[in-house]
Amino acid sequence: MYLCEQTWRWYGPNDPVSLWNIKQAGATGIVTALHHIPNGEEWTVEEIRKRIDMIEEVGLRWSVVESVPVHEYIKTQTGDFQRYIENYKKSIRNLGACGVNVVTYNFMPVLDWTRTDLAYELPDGSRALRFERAAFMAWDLYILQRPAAKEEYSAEDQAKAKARFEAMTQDEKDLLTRNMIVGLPGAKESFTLDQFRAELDRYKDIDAEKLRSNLIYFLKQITPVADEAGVVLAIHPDDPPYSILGLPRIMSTEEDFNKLIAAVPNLSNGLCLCTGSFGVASKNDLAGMMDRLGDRVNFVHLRSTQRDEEGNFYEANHLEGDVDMYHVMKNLLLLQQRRQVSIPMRPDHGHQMIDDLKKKTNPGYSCLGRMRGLAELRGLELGIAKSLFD
Ligand code: DNO
Repeated sequence: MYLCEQTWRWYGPNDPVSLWNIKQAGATGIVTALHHIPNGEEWTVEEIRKRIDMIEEVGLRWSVVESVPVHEYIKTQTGDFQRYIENYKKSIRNLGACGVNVVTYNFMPVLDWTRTDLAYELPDGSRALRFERAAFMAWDLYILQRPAAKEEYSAEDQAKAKARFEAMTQDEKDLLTRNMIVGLPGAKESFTLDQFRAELDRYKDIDAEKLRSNLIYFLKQITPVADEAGVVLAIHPDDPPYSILGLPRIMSTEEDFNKLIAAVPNLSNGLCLCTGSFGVASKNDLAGMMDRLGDRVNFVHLRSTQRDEEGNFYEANHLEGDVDMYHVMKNLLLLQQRRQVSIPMRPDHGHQMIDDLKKKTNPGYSCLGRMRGLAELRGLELGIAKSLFD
């Protein structure tokens, strides 16, 4: 019987959650990246080996890279992008040579994942990440002051944003800006407002189709190298799964991913099925995607969100919220039996809770909330597996 490989994201030696903590939480695989290497530069065998040694010293395994970041020049096909693509190939070859075989990445312009509130208090006193639409629009219209924003939002939305903005104190405005652009953990960059405007400007002539063709170009270059190096790729979906701040986003639906496979059929061209990201759009059928896209699912992020009719969402407990985790897990289990492999899975984010409320933690990546998530998910998986196959 094939069960998931239970993994855990570790930000490296500076992560307040240590490798020993992770081992105690019961994960066996580590998901990490060489965050100290500047975005776009080669990951050398020497640096990769050093990280492997740290991980293996506590009896864990480096299962997945999250992420080898894709430089903005590659996404926009500007500047020295061909050199960055060559560096990316080298990193993939080096990772494969060291036995690290799954590489996650995303192709979201400028920003990676985006939330307005990193400490949204839930009724039980724990804290969650949240996306509040009115605050987001208020930031776009009145703090970033993006010129096109006025044409993109309806009059009703603009009124909501205005009221929200006027109710904010200066401290709240500053915090919102920090949350939006200073970078969530794992994001490659952090910006000042002016730098951020300049970054957005790079995309003024890039619509979704152009971005998609840049992604296809990138994959046509990278996947033959990955195929040969024994590495599989796992593109992470857009979070949230729609265009924001006038930026194109092209990995928000099942159809988006199918287009990618049709254009680049190489076997290494795969998906990170992140239920929290895809799950924000109610039209995404997560369990069905697990089944239909299964042959290309190389990595799984399990997380749930709770939406409301205003377009807000917060990150719910792993087995609650809008994601039908039971059916997702059941299909993940069936998929693993069909493919005869264990697919790496990690509890994606967790609430800040219990003693972690008193600690400085990486938003979404404190220890105890994820430990709860992982425990619930492995219990769910084992329960389903035993009832199906025992
Ligand atoms: C957020 C993460 C993302 C993800 C990247 C992959 O918690 O899921 O930052 O790592 O999008 O490149």
